[in-house]
Amino acid sequence: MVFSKSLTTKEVARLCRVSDATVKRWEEAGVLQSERTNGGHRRFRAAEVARFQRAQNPGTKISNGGKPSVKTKSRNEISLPSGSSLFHSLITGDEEEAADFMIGAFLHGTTLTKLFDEMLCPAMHQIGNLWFKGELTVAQEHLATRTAHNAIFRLRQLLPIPETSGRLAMCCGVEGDFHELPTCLAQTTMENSGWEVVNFGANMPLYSLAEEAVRNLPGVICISATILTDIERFVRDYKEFRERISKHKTQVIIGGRAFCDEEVRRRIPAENYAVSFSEVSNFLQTIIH
Ligand code: B12
Repeated sequence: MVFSKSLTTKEVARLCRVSDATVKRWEEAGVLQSERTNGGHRRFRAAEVARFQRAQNPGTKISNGGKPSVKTKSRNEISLPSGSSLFHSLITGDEEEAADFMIGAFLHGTTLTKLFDEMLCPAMHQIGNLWFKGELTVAQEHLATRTAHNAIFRLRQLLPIPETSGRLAMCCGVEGDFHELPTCLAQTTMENSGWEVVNFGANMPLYSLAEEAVRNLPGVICISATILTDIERFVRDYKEFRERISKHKTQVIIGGRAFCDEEVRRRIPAENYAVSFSEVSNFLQTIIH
């Protein structure tokens, strides 16, 4: 599927969560630039919409190490490549194509969590399976993860900033686990639900997380584990961690394939066990209300 060269008034309205009339007013006032089709319809370039959003919301985060503006293709086109192209752009390290895929899907109504759960995770699964069969190298796995990260941070710059609940959340991956992407997906999901998020990334010791939690009092902590290298030690560390934060009303969300095992969950009590990022988002809604 190929998307139109630029965004329609309706698409911009959806992205900015305003009415079509508001977008037209912005355009007429000259604060949001557009071009006209031969038929006289307004078309907005994604980069211009991103610029406008940042100007309206100066607090917008700049991507981690990324460029401060969304670079569009030279032909100024947002395209949604078909089928397996997200997978292809990830393993070839084509960050721009991966970002275009995600931004295109989002602008066409795919929710962020659906994009993560139903598009990005399956592409990463496919990569993991090919690595397992020896058809992809570890280097390709690393490159794919990096490409996914960078594409998400580009998408993140375009996301409308939700009204923040004024509450702090933290997320991380467990010590000994180097899988970092889940922490990035948890961070973006929580931010999109209106939380201020501190992401400590992969391989985070629980004693240090407890120190941060006691100092900053987050409302939610989301811990992710793809691999638990030493379950007995983790259970001990986790118990200590819970004791240290017990005076505060912090809710803990546990997620990741290592926690899919019922027996592991039984030993690691938490307020919520999420198997998908939509579940994280749903759980956060229950806290806000
Ligand atoms: C990229 C990758 C790596 C990279 C990570 C780079 C980085 N900077 O992150 C590197 C090369 C370092 C790596 C290393 C290893 N990896 Co690896 N890796 C992957 C790969 C391809 C993608 C991981 C990823 O980011 N997935 C995206 C996440 C979000 O998807 P997911 O893990 O499937 O999670 C699903 C749910 O569990 C849930 N979820 C996951 N996390 C969270 C968190 C929260 C909060 C929530 C709510 C939900 C949630 O959502 C997803 C939707 O279903 C996976 C394949 C796969 N299936 O994912 C293998 C995979 C996870 N790795 C695997 C293995 C075996 C390893 C190694 C042990 C290999 C080795 N022998 O060295 C090491 C372990 C190193 C360590 N100590 O951590 C196995 C794990 C098998 C198992 N035991 O379950 C997998 C499944 C590959 C496979 N098919 O065998 N890996």
